[in-house]
Amino acid sequence: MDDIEELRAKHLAAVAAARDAEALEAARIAALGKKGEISLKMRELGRMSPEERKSAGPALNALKDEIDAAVRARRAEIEDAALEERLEAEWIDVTLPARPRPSGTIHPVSQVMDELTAIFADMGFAVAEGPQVETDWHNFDALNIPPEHPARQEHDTFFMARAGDDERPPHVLRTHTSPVQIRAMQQQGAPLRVIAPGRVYRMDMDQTHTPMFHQVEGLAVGRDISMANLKWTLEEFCRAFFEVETVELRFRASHFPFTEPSAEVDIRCSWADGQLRIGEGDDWMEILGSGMVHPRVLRAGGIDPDQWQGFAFGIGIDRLAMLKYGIPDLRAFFESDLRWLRHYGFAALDIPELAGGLSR
Ligand code: 2NL
Repeated sequence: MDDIEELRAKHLAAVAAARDAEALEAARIAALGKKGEISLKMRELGRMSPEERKSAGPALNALKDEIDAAVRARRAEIEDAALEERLEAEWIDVTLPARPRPSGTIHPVSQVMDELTAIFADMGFAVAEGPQVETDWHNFDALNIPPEHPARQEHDTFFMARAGDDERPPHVLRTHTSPVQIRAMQQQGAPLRVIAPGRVYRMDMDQTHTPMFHQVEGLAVGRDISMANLKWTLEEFCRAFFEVETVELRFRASHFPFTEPSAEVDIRCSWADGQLRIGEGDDWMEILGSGMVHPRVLRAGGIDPDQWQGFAFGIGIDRLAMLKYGIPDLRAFFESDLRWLRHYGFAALDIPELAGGLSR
């Protein structure tokens, strides 16, 4: 029976020495696994005389149970120690003072862009983005503005000089977000519903113009999209954006190279004591340009104009922000004056959503 005592001491010591779950499992297997020392000893019982078996059998069984119990106890200790270690490492001091509130605000242009995105997303329009430095093909040719077209001059384009490259036509700073929609048509094909909000650039600077400003364009292409769909979409947009029950829009025939027919859209309003009211009164205010996408523009976007048609519109975002939030001077928009930003900015957590009206 001496060797049983030896086995007992050896394996209990191995179990006690195990530092982690893996070492413990190795110790268990060495004793009680299929080829473990205790298991092998038990298999020898069959070859013993009945007397020997009578004393060795119960002793081995007791040893097996003892080691098994020791393994379980050690496993619990190891798990407790691991938990203790995590608790020690991951504690936080909930009595620490909170960080000071962030003092930045959301620029009114960003706020209006978020509002536009929420409104048009609700009508099934996805947001498309594209480069601000464009090829003149995407900015002009694809929009039915060929090289000698007078509209090229009217756009007051910024050209990007490229040193040592007189071969290729120059790139331009996009003068509208239309090229984003050309790319969207090429990449996604028809049917399609996107808006493209973003920065655009024209070489113009006075009371009402800044060389960088913001525009949102919309484009819907389908089998039988019509001016009626355009009108409903714009009315819904104005109701949601200006947060009024009723709006009245007036479509005036106009001309853009990229739409045919084209219409400028006015909204009914009143200007009493310097206060703008949308949807009532006897005044009309122009808010956007729109029309049915010109067949050549669809073709430039890789869409067959005999199979598909679409409407498009373009709106100036900066002026929308001025109108909605009563901001008098456009040029202050981009001066980064902290006092102006604190006054006209929005709380960072005031994220526009449609449920219950934009500003709740
Ligand atoms: C305006 C006029 C407009 C569009 C923009 C457009 C874009 C594509 C195809 C056809 Cl890809 N049209 N955009 C259409 C009509 C008017 O903007 O006065 N914006 C402030």
